Amino acid sequence: MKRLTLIMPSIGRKPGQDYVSTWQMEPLVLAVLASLTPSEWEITIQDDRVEPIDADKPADLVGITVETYTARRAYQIAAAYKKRGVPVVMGGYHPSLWPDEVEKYADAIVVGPAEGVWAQVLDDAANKSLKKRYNGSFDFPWQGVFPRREVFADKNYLPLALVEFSRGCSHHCSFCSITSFAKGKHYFRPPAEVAEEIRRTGQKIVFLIDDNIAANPTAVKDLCKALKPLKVKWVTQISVEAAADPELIEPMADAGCVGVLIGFESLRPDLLCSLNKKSNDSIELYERALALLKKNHICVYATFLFGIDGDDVSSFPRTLEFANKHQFFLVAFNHLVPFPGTTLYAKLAAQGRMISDAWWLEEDFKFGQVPYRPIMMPADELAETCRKFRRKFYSTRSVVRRGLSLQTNMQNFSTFALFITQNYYGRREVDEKFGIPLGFPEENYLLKA
Ligand code: B12
Ligand code: SF4
Repeated sequence: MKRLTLIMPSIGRKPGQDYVSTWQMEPLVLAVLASLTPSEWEITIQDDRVEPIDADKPADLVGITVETYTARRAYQIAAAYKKRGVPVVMGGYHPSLWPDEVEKYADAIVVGPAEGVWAQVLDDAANKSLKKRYNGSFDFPWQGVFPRREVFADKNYLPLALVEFSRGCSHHCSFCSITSFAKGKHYFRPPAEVAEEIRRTGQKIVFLIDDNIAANPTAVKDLCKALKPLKVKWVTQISVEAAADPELIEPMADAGCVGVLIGFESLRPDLLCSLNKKSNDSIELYERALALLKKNHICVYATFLFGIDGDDVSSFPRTLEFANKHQFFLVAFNHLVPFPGTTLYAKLAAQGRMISDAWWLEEDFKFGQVPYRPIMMPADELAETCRKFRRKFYSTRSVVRRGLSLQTNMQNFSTFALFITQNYYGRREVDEKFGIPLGFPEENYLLKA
């Protein structure tokens, strides 16, 4: 039997902090990789966010999933395994969008989806003939494979199933890793299989992690028909113009949708053209979408981006007032981030406005820091102002004002209880999550001896 260890790295840790408790959702990607792994491999899952990494546990191959914020930590973990002579394969957003860097730290990388190439990687690893780079194709038949969640049996994740219906997006926003990764493609699974997967999880609350569930309106209506008999409650992510369409929102609500995350990004839709986010074209559209969602008892997690060229400081109080007025369940007041491999990154790098071309590898870089030079205000002021307005949004006054929505946040006891706890975590997160250094202070910190 060959031994495969699959690892989810964390972003990092503040000194004295053990784990970041707000992020303990199941790492679906590892269950997906497990489902693509032939049965002759014995699988171990190590989740650096919730437990110490045991690099001495015998392994013939290690697979690490890497995002930009976890890259530094992933390279530290890889170094620990390489020291022990264990080959390391990396895949995910960062290796796919910035392969030349990642290749330096791994024995092999997978660019794009694992589905069409993972079996080959495992074969090559077993034969000690790993290639440096494998290119996954987006044209694989996405059916008949169910994530193997039993690999999480010894973990204690939130009672919430993360499930995929589709990947990619039909839009091409310049700051978004999704559209760069999927090269503008959008593809989906048979709705009946999604329903069957949810049924097998036994969970009553589901997060359909699609980045824009409504990228194909016909497909999402079919999905709703398949989900309705399950009587589960689900949340998802949707673009604002789809959220304004009653022909989508009504069947979604009827099929159990209770919450959506919407990237409004800015109350200045004119500025969003510079980020190629053309779907958010007017405040009138936002208002229509929000009225429709409220009517259908769907709570809203709204995300906003600050620091767009042409924006100014008045956006902060205006956006806060908008968020309170619409009684959002949660918000994220983020600053723009130039993720490598996106059009935005290329543009800011060409303008000489990055603080470092590989900001995510800088020793003193911290989560929540602004990695480029904004025009509206200095970078550190932008980061601090985003945090200040998050704190205001999660203040008791705002929570009370937003909580008193009988159509959404206070529609029943369980929704209200969730509203209170999530807002409590949202407030705590401002101080817990921001300021975390990327990676651990020293290579072996929190690795099991
Ligand atoms: C759910 C989710 C979360 C959950 C985390 C849940 C969890 N435990 O995983 C929450 C809400 C907590 C979260 C938080 C954040 N997230 Co998030 N999240 C997602 C989301 C929507 C789904 C992730 C997922 O499960 N995908 C399903 C798997 C199967 O897809 P996949 O990872 O792409 O894997 C495939 C391939 O990439 C490849 N692959 C991946 N890993 C590996 C490894 C190996 C060895 C191989 C061979 C192949 C391989 O094969 C897989 C199958 O084809 C993604 C977007 C997306 N659709 O993926 C964003 C995403 C990953 N998040 C992102 C970000 C930025 C964040 C935050 C930083 C946001 C913030 N400002 O706070 C935080 C912090 C993240 C952290 N690492 O701690 C970005 C990352 C961008 C980047 N360039 O790195 C994404 C892509 C969203 C986006 N719009 O850009 N997130
Ligand atoms: S609509 Fe959302 S998921 Fe789609 S490209 Fe734009 S930011 Fe990315």
